[in-house]
Amino acid sequence: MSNSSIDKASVVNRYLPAQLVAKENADAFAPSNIALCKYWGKRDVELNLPVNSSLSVSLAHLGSHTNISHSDTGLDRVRLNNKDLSLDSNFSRKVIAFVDLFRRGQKIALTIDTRNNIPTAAGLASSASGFAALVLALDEFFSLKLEKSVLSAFARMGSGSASRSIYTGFVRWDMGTQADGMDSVACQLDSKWPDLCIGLIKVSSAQKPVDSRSGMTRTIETSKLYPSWPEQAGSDLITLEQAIAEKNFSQMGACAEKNAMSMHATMISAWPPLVYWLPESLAVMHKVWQLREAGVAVFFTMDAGPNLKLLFEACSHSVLQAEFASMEVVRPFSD
Ligand code: 2P0
Repeated sequence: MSNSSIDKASVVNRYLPAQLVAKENADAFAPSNIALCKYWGKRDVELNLPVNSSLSVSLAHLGSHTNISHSDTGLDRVRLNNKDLSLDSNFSRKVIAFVDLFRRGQKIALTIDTRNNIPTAAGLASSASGFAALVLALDEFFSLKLEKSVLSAFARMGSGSASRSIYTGFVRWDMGTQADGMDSVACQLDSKWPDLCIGLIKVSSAQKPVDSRSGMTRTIETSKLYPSWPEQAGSDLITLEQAIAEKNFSQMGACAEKNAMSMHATMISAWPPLVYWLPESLAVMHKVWQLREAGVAVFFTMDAGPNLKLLFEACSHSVLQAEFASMEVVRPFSD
């Protein structure tokens, strides 16, 4: 991992017109996404350039709506889920710093209004859909008409996983090799899988003790297992793309579960250990393994937190809903 000599502003600047023209108003939506092959580790912390390529599925209508308009107070306003936030809050600071990349010091006071429709009960993070929706709204507000790959690169500078939320369906984020990161962008895969279901199982919605950014740094710096991760992720990506193209559910589910467990193995072997699991997380894992023993085709994946996402096909929905009563189900290709 290195600190880049290239800063975000100089990269974004190359794509902006000499004179910015602002519309009255712009509105955008971006979906949340769940990685089947995870992003864990940065080779460049300024630009969020990853150590490995990753692959996700977007969550259809679950995500973030962002509206940008002129602020009539002369100061920026940041709103989240219908409430005004203090400009000193972490969320406001991140949003304003990101918007500043686009206004280049021009005095254009804006209201940035974000609404997440991800049920809080699902325990999903919203930085991926949030930054993707913000980039799409900025593109519209300033009539930039940027290509989707450029929008994906810009969203990645806000939060790595946001690069994937520019697209729907199955999405691959290629790690890229360029120093400015403009080839570290996501693209949509052709395949659709109408029967695919994602079951969101909330174990806890408490703030995680170590955020992903610090967790990745700690893992790279202290885990002796981490050097095996890029190779594991690289081969999992190939297996997953093949399984998706062939609609081989057991191959896809097994690979996604193994990939998540391998990522967690690198975290657990960091020092101090990064254990995002709670006892309830482990209980759900055991239940999934028991159900699989009993013939139900279900697998799980987990991110940097205690909540689980179940992967199954529509034919298993009713039996799984009975086992996990509070599970929220999303069908990425038919919702
Ligand atoms: C992923 N995660 O691929 C992985 C799996 C968490 C575990 O992307 O530092 O919020 O903003 O680039 O994108 C979460 O990390 O991190 C994440 P930053 P981000 O979905």
